[in-house]
Amino acid sequence: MKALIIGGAGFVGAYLIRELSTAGAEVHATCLPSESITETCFTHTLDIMDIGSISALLAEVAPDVIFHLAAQSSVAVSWKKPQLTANINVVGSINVLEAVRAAEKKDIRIIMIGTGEEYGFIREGACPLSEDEPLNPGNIYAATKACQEMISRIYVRAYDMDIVMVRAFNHSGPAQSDIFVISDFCRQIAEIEKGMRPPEIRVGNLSAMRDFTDVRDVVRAYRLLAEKGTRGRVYNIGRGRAVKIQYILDTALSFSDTEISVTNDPARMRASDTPLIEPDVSLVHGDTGWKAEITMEQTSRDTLDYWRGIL
Ligand code: A2R
Repeated sequence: MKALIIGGAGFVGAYLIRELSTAGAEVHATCLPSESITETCFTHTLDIMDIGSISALLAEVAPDVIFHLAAQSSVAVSWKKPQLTANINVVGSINVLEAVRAAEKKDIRIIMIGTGEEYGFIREGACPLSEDEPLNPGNIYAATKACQEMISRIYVRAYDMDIVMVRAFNHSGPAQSDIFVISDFCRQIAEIEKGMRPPEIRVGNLSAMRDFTDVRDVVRAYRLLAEKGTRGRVYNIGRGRAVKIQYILDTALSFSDTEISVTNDPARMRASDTPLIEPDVSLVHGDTGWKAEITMEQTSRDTLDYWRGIL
């Protein structure tokens, strides 16, 4: 398989490069001119706002599969910069689709990465969320990803293109930004262990239940969808078993010998927090055999070791 990862310099990109290379693929990955890619692969600079550059790259690489990861992926930034978020996530994605359409290569498979956030405000009793559940995004980022997905469906129907769409739920692992909860807790613990902050971990809402998957499992799902996914279908990717954030905290704390107290941090509380978000993952399991294998405990341990190693 010749794979092209668009947006390969981010958190998921590094893991996907490793996953595909290990599976024997020829891997090409793009980054913005301001970024770099440390994993071994063929690297290219690309801004998806420049459709001409995407077309040139497609002609140069001639990929079998495109994994479209490039995005403005922060919910917080999406509130502050809605136009930028819509430009990158919607117009940028259309640029990728249009470049493939113009290349007249209908056999290129595109794996379009969206988010579990697209479900947004879910009705009571809707969990586990099946892919047929209505989308009701609650933030700008999620709305742009829902839009990316809707437009992708149109390209499948109108132009007979080979697109597989993903709604990825919370994923985590070493090197993730500490704006995400597992990485946040692990970083704080590592800083406390090194005496960089008082022995007090600051937390938000611990009663919310969320579904966490290790990023290494998530990229394996992306590879399997490239190999075995059904054209035009949308897949939830997640563990399919939500846990309380309290359990995430207790698990991370259990890996430290340091005495650490827990303090509520109003800045980490959300105005409205859906009590339970959990996907139904039977579709991806049925079509590809994939299910999450790495335990949440392992993800926490590895993420804590990552922060211990770099601080
Ligand atoms: O925003 P930056 O400087 O971190 O760069 C991001 C890059 N990116 C772009 N690439 C090409 N053309 C653009 N105009 C453009 N704007 C941003 O896409 C970053 O290097 C990459 C996305 O990586 P992350 O933000 O680390 O996301 P992550 O966690 O790897 O998630 C991958 C996909 C995204 O579509 C998420 O929305 C979804 O999975 O959950």
